[in-house]
Amino acid sequence: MTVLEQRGSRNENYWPAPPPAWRPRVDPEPLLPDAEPYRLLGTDAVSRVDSGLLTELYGHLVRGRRYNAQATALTRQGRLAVYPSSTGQEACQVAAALVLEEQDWLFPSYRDTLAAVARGLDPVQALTLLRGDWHTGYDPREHRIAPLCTPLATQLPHAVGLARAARLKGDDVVAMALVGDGGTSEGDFHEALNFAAVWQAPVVFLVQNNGFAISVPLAKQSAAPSLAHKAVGYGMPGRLVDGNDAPALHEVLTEAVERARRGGGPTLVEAITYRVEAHTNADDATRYRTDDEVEQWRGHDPIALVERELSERGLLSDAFAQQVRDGAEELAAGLRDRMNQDPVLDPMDLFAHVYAEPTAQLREQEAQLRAELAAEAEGEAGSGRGPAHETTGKERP
Ligand SMILES: Cc1ncc(C[n+]2csc(CCOP(=O)(O)OP(=O)(O)O)c2C)c(N)n1
Ligand SMILES: [Mg+2]
Repeated sequence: MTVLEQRGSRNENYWPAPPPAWRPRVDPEPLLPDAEPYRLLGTDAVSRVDSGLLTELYGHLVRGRRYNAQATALTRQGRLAVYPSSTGQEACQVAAALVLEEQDWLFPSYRDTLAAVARGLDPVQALTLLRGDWHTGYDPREHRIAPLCTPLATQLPHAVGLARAARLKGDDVVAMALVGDGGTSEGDFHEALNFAAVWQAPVVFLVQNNGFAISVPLAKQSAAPSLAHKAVGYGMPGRLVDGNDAPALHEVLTEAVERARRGGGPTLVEAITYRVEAHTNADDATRYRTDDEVEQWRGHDPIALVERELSERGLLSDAFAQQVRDGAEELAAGLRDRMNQDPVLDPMDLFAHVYAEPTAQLREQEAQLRAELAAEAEGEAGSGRGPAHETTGKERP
């Protein structure tokens, strides 16, 4: 039950003419998350999971793992500037994408390119930003995937704004907003959840608690009983789920999306998972955590967990496993080949699509760059050599 639903339901006689803001308005109990993360795999309840869903999740997870490995390899080959891997977090990425309808929106962070790929985005487009070339790399409206946000938690108010606007227009749209454990300490997280609850906006906030914000472990990040508990303070339900249990995540997120769709308001879901790789290829995780810890989490691997259930059901034949692996290799090979082609870039695009009306400074910078490019092209044509890089003494500081 939410704040709005419960207004006036308790202590009716306590204040003769109560100032509304003083009255206890909420029974927090129904909003509180479970003490333990919700699980299906390895429990009796797994029997209710549809085999078709299980095989679909498996295919996505295996492709996702291979995609992560290929993207990481591309950083070593200098084809990708930076890659924040979601290895170990594939269940969160895949479930978040699969529970959405076509008209819904996904709001990813830099670590969530796999969620975008699982939603159907071309992997090369998903990696364009991390390659350091052209803006977002895809048309957000076409795919209903907002641009990947590097500034932490900024995608959350965007998600709330879009969801609220859709509701005002009467459009059937739910927004799925992804954020990390570290991102929950940001002001934008607070503002987004507060507005979402007050407006009863159709948003699902999925916190992927992977244990770290770069080198900062969760214990130094938050003293909350769980990150899902934060939901209660805003007046929305908090759910705690095993982030490596793909069918459990699928169930919890489906419920949250359905609730949002029927006007029941937002939900905060905390998925307990683990970032198996370093923060990005530029980070050395051995400086702040032990191999033992990583090994323990490898023992709770999202793919192995689904595999175990599939084989218990007799659904993991050699032929099926091979078919899934072949599909994953095909995706990786396509990604490798296409990322090995040099992109054709127009430096003037730097100034496109930022403002409807460019500022005076941007116009000045644009003119400056155009002149520099023209001078360079002239130098090349005149000398018959490469670009002229001699200083003229007239460069701007
Ligand atoms: C507003 C802001 N502050 C700081 C940073 C630098 N930064 C990049 S990633 C990161 C850690 C984020 O951790 P978390 O939210 O747990 O996400 P994860 O990387 O684990 O997926 C930080 C502090 C940033 N990108 N944006
Ligand atoms: Mg984190």
